[in-house]
Amino acid sequence: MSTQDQGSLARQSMAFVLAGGRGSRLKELTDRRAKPAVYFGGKTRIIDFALSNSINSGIRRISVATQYKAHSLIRHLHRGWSFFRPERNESMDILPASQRVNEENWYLGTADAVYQNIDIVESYAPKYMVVLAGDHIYKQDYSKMLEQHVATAADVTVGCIEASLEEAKGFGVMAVDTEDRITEFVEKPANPPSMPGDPDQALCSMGIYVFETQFLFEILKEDAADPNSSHDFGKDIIPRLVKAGTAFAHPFSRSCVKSGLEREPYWRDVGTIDAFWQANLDLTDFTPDLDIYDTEWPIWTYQELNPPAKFIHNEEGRRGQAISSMVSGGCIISGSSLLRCLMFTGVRCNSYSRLEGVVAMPHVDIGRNARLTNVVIDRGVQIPQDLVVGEDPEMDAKRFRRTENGICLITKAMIDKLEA
Ligand code: ADQ
Ligand code: ADP
Repeated sequence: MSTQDQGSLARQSMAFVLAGGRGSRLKELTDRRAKPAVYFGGKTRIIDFALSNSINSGIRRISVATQYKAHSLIRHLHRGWSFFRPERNESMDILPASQRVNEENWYLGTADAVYQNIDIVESYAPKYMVVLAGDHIYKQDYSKMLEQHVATAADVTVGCIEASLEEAKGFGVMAVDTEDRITEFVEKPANPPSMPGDPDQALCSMGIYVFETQFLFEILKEDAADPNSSHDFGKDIIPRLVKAGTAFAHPFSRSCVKSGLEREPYWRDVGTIDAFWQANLDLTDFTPDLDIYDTEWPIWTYQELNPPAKFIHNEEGRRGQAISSMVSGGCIISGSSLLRCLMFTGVRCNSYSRLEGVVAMPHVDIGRNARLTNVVIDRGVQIPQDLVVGEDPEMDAKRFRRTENGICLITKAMIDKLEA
């Protein structure tokens, strides 16, 4: 298939992004925003990766289904993702659960989130649907998956990655034959089947599915009428298609996008505070596993207007400095030192503070003389003067959300309690 044909498959497709889940393992970070709206990487939010992949793959129609605490997500989409033009056959629809099909239920499961919007999708008549989760960090060219889907004439093509047997317990796990046809699919199995030839690894669903639209709608209508279904892709739709139809696996390694810098295909769930902290700080590595500087595959987002980051000596000549760190626009690092830190937009670090392993979200303010090690700080938090975190595990656990690995999450409510 020529590149032009691949491009036209993408132009005939709609990306349907599922962005309604809370992501409860991120604890207080998702108290007020859905996981896809959580900040990641200094400038972007998690959902920007799935949306950028869609755009960079040539898909020009996007729908985003939202449900849990959608305000900050919707605001972000309005601000950053409203450049689609109907006259160029482009569209971006935000689809909050709004009881359109019946007045008893919000979105029951991921399949129901698509089912309830069938009429809106139909109005655009996309030939193919690329159903995606909005909560993973990765770079993937979906046009390659579309190409495989058409070539195999599958009912559904499921994106997959390899994971350890332990990790696989949290995924849909599949068995495939030598042609990548899925022969078995179990959602979140207690004992995941391992891959042939590799007893420690399992083949897991990334929650990315390609369907022909009309076929998907038939299946969704049948599913909606089934009182025993939980109306979920992983629990109901995919296992049923594996049994009754043709489902193919598409290994992520075939369509992942890698710059010259990246050694391995990169895909992260960042679903826990530890994983979130680690994946953010990994970006400060000498050779990071994820290249967000790749101009061939830009990660689009809403950018606040900001002056450049500023590093300055304070009045007493104390240096403001950042080593092995990333510092976004609008930050001022005054008389304080940062080692292996990721500062989002507009963070202020005041004199004599020392930060190591800190992920600070937009507009955090670090008071004078604070000493912080291995923390994640939520948006807009004002860290009081002299606060020490990361040196006394017991004290940290009493005051903040401390993980078993010793990472502390600090939110505004926690600081308010401290000061009360
Ligand atoms: P889960 O990890 O359980 O499994 P799920 O909770 O179904 O994922 O969420 C998938 C996506 O849908 C997320 O982006 C979430 O935000 C969104 N979502 C959840 N409920 C929604 C709702 N009611 N309305 C709209 N959006 C909603 C799934 C698959 C597994 C697969 C993993 C990969 O079921 O088979 O292995 O994803 O992460
Ligand atoms: P973002 O995710 O865009 O950074 P914020 O952190 O400012 O947004 O807020 C997340 C969500 O919580 C938004 O919907 C916001 O309106 C809401 N919110 C912020 N502060 C409060 C508050 N004190 N009480 C209730 N809701 C709040």
